[in-house]
Amino acid sequence: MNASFDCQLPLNGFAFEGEILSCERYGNGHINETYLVVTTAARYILQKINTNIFKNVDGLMHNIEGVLAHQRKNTSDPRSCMTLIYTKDGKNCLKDDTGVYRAYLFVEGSLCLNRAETPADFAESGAGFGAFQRMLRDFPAETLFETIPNFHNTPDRYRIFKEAIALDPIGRKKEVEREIDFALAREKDAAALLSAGLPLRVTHNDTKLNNVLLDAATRKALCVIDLDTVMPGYAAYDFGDSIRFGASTGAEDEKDLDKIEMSLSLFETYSRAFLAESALTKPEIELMPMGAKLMTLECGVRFLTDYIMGDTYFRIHRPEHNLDRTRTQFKLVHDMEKKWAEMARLVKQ
Ligand code: ADP
Ligand code: GN1
Ligand code: MG
Repeated sequence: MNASFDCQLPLNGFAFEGEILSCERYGNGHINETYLVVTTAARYILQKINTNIFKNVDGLMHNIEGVLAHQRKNTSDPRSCMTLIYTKDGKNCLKDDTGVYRAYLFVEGSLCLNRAETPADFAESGAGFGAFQRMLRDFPAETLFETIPNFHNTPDRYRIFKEAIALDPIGRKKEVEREIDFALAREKDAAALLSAGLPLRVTHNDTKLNNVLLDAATRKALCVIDLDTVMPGYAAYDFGDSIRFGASTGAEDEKDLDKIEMSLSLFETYSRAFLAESALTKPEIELMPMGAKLMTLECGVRFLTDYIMGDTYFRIHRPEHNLDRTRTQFKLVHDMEKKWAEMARLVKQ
């Protein structure tokens, strides 16, 4: 380890092998600060955990250790689940006066995609998250901390949204009347999953395409990452969030809304792969389209809330970033409403 490596991060606290050669910002996550650390022996992912969002870091790390141990028991391939790197004094994260950090081995020979390059890539992500869902069926859910309470409680997201509208702290409400109306007109659907009597499972809750790594050589699903939000939830959350992100014909922050549709063909591709792996009940399967619609609506409401509140939650790279993100989500919701009958038919099939 090269103690003099010029970096503000507490790299020397972790039990990395070899001498550190570089440490650079990495990835496209909206929440944590992620760095790629390269040493003479290996590559690592170092993350500064967003403690404004994750208030109980010890609970969060306890969840992750538990899920990784459970995954490890169920697989023989070392790359198919992440490996935590402990601190030199044996802790699962490092706390100092600049923040809380944790590290993983970099999963080598993997691909992390922000857009599926082929439908087969998207199907593989479905197989990956479906298998993850099935693997957690016998995970002791009572040992998990709720890292973000009410994370996919859509009615509660509406409550917070309406508080933001009432507060309008930086005067943005007048710019977004149309988006506000779009969201409020759909509030009646918000409790559709919560009130359906579905079985509570252990879910990932953030199943974007870039939260599953594919094997670079075979392009098969390799490793589910970003485990901060693993908590009890409904399977439709995981299915729905994947559709929201991956079945869109454009990026989450695309400005040209003509490019944004929910592709029925990608919806079908994902459904087949996810449902084949995940071993769900008939009522759960029938509510998958509702999961897609509600996860997309909810995410749009969250982006819009953050825009109104002055961009305090999601990382932005331009002033109207959260508004652009809101608009793509609402365009997708609108498109799903047009394609609703077909979505229902495809999952029943
Ligand atoms: P965020 O919560 O901010 O989205 P993630 O945990 O998803 O953070 O990590 C951000 C990015 O870092 C991922 O999209 C992926 O590119 C990369 N990454 C994270 N963990 C690993 C890992 N163990 N191996 C390889 N790449 C990783
Ligand atoms: C955030 O951390 P990341 O970028 O994978 C967010 C998700 C949103 C997503 C929208 C903890 O995910 O809930 O769906 O952005 N994660 C958290 O892209 O809020
Ligand atoms: Mg992520």
